[in-house]
Amino acid sequence: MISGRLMWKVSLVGDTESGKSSLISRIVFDSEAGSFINKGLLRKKVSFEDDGKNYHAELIFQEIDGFPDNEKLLAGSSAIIIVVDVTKKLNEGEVTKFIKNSQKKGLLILAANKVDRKYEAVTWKEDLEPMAKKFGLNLYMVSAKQPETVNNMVNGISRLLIGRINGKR
Ligand SMILES: Nc1nc2c(ncn2[C@@H]2O[C@H](COP(=O)(O)OP(=O)(O)OP(=O)(O)O)[C@@H](O)[C@H]2O)c(=O)[nH]1
Ligand SMILES: [Mg+2]
Repeated sequence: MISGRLMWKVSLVGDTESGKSSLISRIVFDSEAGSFINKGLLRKKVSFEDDGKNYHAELIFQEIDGFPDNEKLLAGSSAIIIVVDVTKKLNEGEVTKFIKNSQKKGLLILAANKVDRKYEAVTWKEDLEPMAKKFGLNLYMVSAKQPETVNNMVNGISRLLIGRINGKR
């Protein structure tokens, strides 16, 4: 049984312009005005269902530029979303290094953002899936402009986190 409030810090890391602010803005405000967000913490209450039970949790979002190797920045993160831009070439070495360094710090998620621009994409599922598989990361193809893709990811992360608490995953 879970008692008390569920509160999870979720950090988003990734290159400049990959869409970290836009994704947070979509989740917290249901808008895509990402560029107006400052670097402070933003909160969102979420409800979700897992194994027939309903849960409520508060997510606290933190945006971090680049792929930090600074322990303190990621401290206390329950989940870390690695945001990559599908319209840019993937820097596999950099992302892999970050994954290796951060695996023990929180649940790692790979978010391939801007899928609404798929006809301009140079990075796609087949480029990311091997990496996700190798390190056991869940991969989400998302767009800050497509609310359902972002909701699906938030739901997935919430269920993975509750699964960890319940000792299932
Ligand atoms: N088409 C499209 N554009 C997006 C998407 N997400 C973000 N953008 C655009 O990409 C640009 C960068 O988005 P931001 O959310 O500011 O990216 P960021 O990662 O927070 O960037 P920094 O804070 O500067 O590191 C903006 O022009 C956004 O409008 C998306 O899913 N689709
Ligand atoms: Mg930003």
